Amino acid sequence: MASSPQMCLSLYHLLLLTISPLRSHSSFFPSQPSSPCGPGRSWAVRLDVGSVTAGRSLERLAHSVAEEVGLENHGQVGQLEGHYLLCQGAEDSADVDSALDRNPHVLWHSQEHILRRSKRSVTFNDPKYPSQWHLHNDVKQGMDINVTGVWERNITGVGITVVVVDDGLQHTLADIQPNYSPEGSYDLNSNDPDPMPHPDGHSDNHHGTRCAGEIAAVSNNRFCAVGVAYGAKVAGIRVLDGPLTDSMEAVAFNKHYQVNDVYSCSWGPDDDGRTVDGPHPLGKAALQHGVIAGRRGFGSIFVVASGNGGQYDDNCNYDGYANSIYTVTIGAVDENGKRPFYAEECASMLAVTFSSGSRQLRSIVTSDWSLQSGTGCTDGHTGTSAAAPLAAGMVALMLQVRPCLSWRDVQHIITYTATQHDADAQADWGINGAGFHHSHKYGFGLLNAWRLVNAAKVWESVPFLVSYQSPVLKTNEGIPEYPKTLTHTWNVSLSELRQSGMQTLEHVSVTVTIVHPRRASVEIWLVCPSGMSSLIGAQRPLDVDTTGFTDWTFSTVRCWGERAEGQYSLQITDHSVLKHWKLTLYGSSMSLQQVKERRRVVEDAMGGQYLDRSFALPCPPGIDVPPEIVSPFTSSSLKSLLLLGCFALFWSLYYTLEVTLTHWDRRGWSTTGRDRGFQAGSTGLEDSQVVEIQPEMDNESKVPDLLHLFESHAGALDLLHRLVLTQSIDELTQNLRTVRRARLPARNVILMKEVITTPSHSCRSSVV
Ligand SMILES: [Ca+2]
Ligand SMILES: [Ca+2]
Ligand SMILES: [Ca+2]
Ligand SMILES: [Ca+2]
Repeated sequence: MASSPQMCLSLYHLLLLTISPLRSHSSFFPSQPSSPCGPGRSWAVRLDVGSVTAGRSLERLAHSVAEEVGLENHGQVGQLEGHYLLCQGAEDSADVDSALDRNPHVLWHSQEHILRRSKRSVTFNDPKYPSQWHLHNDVKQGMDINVTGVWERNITGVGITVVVVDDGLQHTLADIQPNYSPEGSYDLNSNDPDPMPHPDGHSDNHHGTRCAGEIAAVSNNRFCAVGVAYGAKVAGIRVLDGPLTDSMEAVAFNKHYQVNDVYSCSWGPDDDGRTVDGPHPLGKAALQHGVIAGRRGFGSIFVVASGNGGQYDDNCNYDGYANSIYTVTIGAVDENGKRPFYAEECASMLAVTFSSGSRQLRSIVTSDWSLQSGTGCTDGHTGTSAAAPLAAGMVALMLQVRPCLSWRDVQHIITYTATQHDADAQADWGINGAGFHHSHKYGFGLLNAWRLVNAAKVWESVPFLVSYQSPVLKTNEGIPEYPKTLTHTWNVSLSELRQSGMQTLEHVSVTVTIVHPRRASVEIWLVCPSGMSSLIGAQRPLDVDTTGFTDWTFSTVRCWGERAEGQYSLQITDHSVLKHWKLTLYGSSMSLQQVKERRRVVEDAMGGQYLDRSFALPCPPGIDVPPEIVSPFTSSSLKSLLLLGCFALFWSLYYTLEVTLTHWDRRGWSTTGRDRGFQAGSTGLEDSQVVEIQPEMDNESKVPDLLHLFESHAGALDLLHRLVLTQSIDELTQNLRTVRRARLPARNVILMKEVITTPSHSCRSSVV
């Protein structure tokens, strides 16, 4: 005992480092063993718990095993049932490993060695870091994103680029310049590569710079603050400083999409409580194109802010960017973890993270522009605008540890790891059929960087996306006045799902056309087969629109992971007429059992053991996506000229495709390819890269099937190449991409009139 008490103590401390949570000394040495554990003289063993016979304790089994192999039992290791530390006396030199190998009760054993460990702590000399409560909250326990442990393991977003789509980015700032990515940047307002913000009369073109600072402000440079992913690159796309058109938005969403991994969008339609708007056809097409072709086919990650219309009872399900299945919709909570007055609720919200609250609560400290009255640093960044970039930064951390996560993997991991933080009854948490908790206020809960990164490390890509679409269900039925409801149901049978292979759900969408004299009064619920209900259309007192909804798509994430089969019920209340509706399910072939198994794997990884080890799952390399069309339209006049010039080419190509497809269909050829999806093996691609999405059948944008096939799978380009021999693959790709961006029959692309869609796309900073 005299020779090595310090050794024993240090070994004990080392074990403490590897075992979490920490254990008390008494449980570690329960029986006061006579000999200490010297270096190289201790073995950790895992006993076969199943071999403990009735009336006999594990502890006794451990004693007898220790005796059999000539060691002494030093007790259970922490709280790890069945794991014991066995030690050798100072003089013994028997071959313990062989004895343990032979012992039938020992499942696993390992001789312990001294582990080299140095104390970890992150300290920064950035003067405002201590006020960045969202990164480390010393005042309100748990009210931060839990990121410091991730940084301590050198996970800071290295190798990942996040682009801020906003009003510009002052990349010359000390906190931005070293992390600035000119390769990912562009200025769509002035058509040049430099997204530098322009000073304006209101001094408010600082928004993009503030968001960028939250993501990747440089650490340890004695200046201002630290970003969530301070090792990542940050780019800027300037698009909000001037009139915004659908095509500009579309270009922005795909700009440099092999450089930019995550698109952070802290803006959206007006949050006035009466607007119903979202991406227009080109913007929608670009979002879809981005998740298919961005990041070498793993999909661009679009993070959007849920909106700041809380005080007007606005709801993010009336915001098409939030509703979109391609976006990660992020809401805000204040420093108390509560919904601030400005934050919107909705069924399509995935999760929340921190931002400003009432006047008494702290706002977000981040970089700021130094133009006009700016100092390069602010403690006043607010609104859901401030929340979305934090989420984008956390996604960058996830992608560093696992670069091949698909856009859907990222959404899944958020769903699996977000924490239910507010037990308030008003939070209205519901547990769905797969065991996930969701609240219209908080999505699946609070984003937690530690949990996200650990889950990312062990996450295997989900099977490819499949969808199911009901026919358009025409009703023309009157909707009774509140509180009576009109209920419409639609059954989705197993045999219908078998075609696509869908077993469990991700997003569920409902597209409705409702005539109503005062839209404010309509309330729409969707109930999934499990009984989980979503308020997809909330009442908005300020919405005095007299036309109702025309083909508006509401979506919900609340049925995530549940079985897809069964009866869906649409419940609408208040005096109006439901003209028609349509149900769309998105999901995959994962079974409910597999969803539950994944939850277990994710929770099992939360100890951080996989971050510490050199553990790595294989990552496929991704696909070669043809180079971007370089700046095709620099001005609207040039664009018109180009479009006119291409008209003949597009038309002939489209006609060829249509004729060919019809021909194929008759021979039953395409059904085998389309209905089953392309088999991954046939093209050497991983399942996760194969995306099958059925066309969104809105009338104005019905896409020819073949075209759709191409969107679905990069490998299909080869097929087309063989078919249309008159075109080079490059020409073909370019043409297809232009058409694909539009998601419209080629002739409509040409004829479509460009309009300024949403000139007042508002930045989502709240005015407190
Ligand atoms: Ca510029
Ligand atoms: Ca700094
Ligand atoms: Ca809104
Ligand atoms: Ca979304």
